[in-house]
Amino acid sequence: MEKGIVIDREAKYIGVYIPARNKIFTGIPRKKVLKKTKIYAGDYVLGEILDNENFSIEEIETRKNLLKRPSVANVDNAIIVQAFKMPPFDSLLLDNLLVVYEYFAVEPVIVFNKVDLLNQKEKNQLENIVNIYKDAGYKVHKISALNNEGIEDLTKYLKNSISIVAGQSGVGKSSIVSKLTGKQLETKEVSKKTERGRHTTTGVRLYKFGENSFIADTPGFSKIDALTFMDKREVPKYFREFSRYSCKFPDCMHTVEPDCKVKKAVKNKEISCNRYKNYLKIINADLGLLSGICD
Ligand SMILES: Nc1nc2c(ncn2[C@@H]2O[C@H](COP(=O)(O)OP(=O)(O)OP(=O)(O)O)[C@@H](O)[C@H]2O)c(=O)[nH]1
Ligand SMILES: [Zn+2]
Repeated sequence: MEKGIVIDREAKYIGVYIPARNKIFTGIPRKKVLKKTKIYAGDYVLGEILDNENFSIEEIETRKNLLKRPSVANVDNAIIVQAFKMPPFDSLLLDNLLVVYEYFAVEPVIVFNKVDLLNQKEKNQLENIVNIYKDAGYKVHKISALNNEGIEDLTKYLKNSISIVAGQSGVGKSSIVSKLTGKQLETKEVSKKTERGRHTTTGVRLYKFGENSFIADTPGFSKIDALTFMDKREVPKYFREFSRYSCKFPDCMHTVEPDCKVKKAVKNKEISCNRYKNYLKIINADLGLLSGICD
């Protein structure tokens, strides 16, 4: 059987890219496949090439994850885009996105775009922020989609993977996708009216680029509140640097518990005060907890 990846999913149409042929076929799922599951962009499929255009889908490989917005399976990377200015860096949004994508088993990649706008002082300030996230255990790229800085490195980093871009309006998501793939990000509504006047969900496509890399044509979250998806007790494990510490209580929320190693680390400046503050905001804890720790 031949292996392919679903790269186009719109209404009934299933576009399957077969790497061995470097060509897109129309996927025709067997009934037994459809009985088991729907088919999503990002699905790895096995089947037979029927003719020049058609590919019969016999099997769908087990997904490692399935995002809803956009509807893409097997997403390896969430490229979380931020700018230092225009728009200003939103650390609370970034920290929320880091938590949520990790919860969905997607590896977050932080991308600071628009570095061309920064003077030396701002570059230094950005560097401090970058170091906080690198020290916390995240991958960080600094780029300028405008003048191509860092695009090649980012392309290399994303090889052999499926990615989506996320981040608030204006940070440069479309510009980045366009630099990576030569194609535009869709800014379509979640649902659009078809010619018959029915509302249907619009499709999702994956653009191929670089070395066997794919990126969704639809962006992910532009604002998010982690507690929409999970209980607050789950949040601490998605703050990567927190998990290096073993508190007295294994289920420590790092708020009012005695002998909390995370709070101690914040006080010792091993953990960033701003990260800890955002953590408290995300779990809706009392910010009064910061007094005596972050001054
Ligand atoms: N100076 C500078 N401007 C940039 C850069 N990347 C994007 N821009 C500009 O920033 C603005 C927003 O870029 P987009 O790519 O549309 O941002 P977006 O995140 O897709 O925005 P939404 O579609 O609103 O979600 C545009 O005017 C871009 O030309 C960059 O690296 N440097
Ligand atoms: Zn603790």
